[in-house]
Amino acid sequence: DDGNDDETSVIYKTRAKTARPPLYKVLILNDDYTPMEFVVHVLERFFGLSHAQAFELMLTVHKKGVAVVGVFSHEVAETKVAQVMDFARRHQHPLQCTMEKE
Ligand code: TYC
Repeated sequence: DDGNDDETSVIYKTRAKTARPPLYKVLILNDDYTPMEFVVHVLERFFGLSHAQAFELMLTVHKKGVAVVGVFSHEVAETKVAQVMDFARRHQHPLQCTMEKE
């Protein structure tokens, strides 16, 4: 018998939960005018995909209308969206890129 029948010496550790920052999905939307090769280039350039991965994802968007191209912190997602939208605008393509909370 350790004489601890009232649990006075038992320490229940609490653990402050570490909040993870929310993540954001970056999505690319299909349209009728942006050339397929341009979308492939965007996916390679701004999302680090290989040519084969980029081509496959572009085709998914072309067929399904939308796809998630990556999941990032709020700041990184905002930067990616701005980079894609600016690049598309400069090339006069209507390509749309948006973000949404996961
Ligand atoms: N639908 C476009 C075409 O036929 C290609 C395309 C794919 C456009 C994906 C946007 O996010 C997109 N030229």
